[in-house]
Amino acid sequence: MSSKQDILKEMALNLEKGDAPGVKALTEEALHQNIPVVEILNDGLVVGMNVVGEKFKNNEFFIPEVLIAARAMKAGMVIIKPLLVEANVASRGKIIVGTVRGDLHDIGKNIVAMMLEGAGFDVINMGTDVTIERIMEYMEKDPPDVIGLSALLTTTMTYMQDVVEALERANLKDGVKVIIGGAPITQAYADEIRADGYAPDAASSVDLVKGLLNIQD
Ligand code: B1M
Repeated sequence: MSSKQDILKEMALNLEKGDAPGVKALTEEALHQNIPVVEILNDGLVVGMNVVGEKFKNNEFFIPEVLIAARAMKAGMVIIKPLLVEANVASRGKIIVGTVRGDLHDIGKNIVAMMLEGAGFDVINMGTDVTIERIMEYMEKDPPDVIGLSALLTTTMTYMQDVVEALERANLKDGVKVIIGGAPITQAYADEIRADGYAPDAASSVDLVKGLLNIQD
């Protein structure tokens, strides 16, 4: 029988390699051996995803590897998510992520959502063509800590400013952090529209959110 450390280490390695069946089997094995679900998340899955994030940042991994690793992460998450909810494990923060109105590009936004989920955040992926009205519905129902907006077109990125201004008009801006990203976006643009942060890629979006929510690990 493998030790707890061996299983979690193997799980992180399998995730890094993008071996979804391997991660699924090891997650099941970990539960079978009564490893606490929080440890499976933090010492197995998240450790593996952090390595993927670092490698992506250092250009050792590219989009396909990240997507395959994210799929492997999901294979483990699907098993432990109901148990995490049962155990009432506090999420590190709630984030709603979407591509803004008029824009259908979602590959990068989905990677960002997956990486944030992999880092332990509670992520709602709103999809594409997201309007201010939809965001306001979320703000009313179950306010997030962070709103993540993506845009790939120079013609749609201006809608990010509309979102920030709508939040300001509704006096909601102080209670939520708005982060933005996408190929045409820059830090200067984020500053100009009073967004709280900009991330050039998915791995940096995790660091950005951790910084904004004062999370250290
Ligand atoms: Co479109 N498209 N496209 N397209 N498309 C671009 C963006 C374009 C630059 C191509 C070009 O002309 N060279 C150009 C925009 C020009 C401009 O505005 N200046 C363009 C155009 C013009 C269009 C159409 C208008 C074409 C037409 O119909 N005439 C049309 C618009 C449709 C619409 O949205 N209404 C269109 C359509 C499409 C497809 C549907 C065919 C397809 C999208 C499929 C999909 O997403 N499901 C598509 C694609 C694939 C592209 C390119 C080739 C690739 C985009 C991509 O997925 N990159 C793109 C050219 C390019 O960028 N090289 C292009 C990979 C992805 C991982 O990177 O999305 O940048 P990216 O995400 C990164 C970072 O930006 C960052 O992290 C991600 C991961 O590291 N990031 C965030 C992204 N969002 C973030 C959010 C964050 C933080 C970081 O916080 C919340």
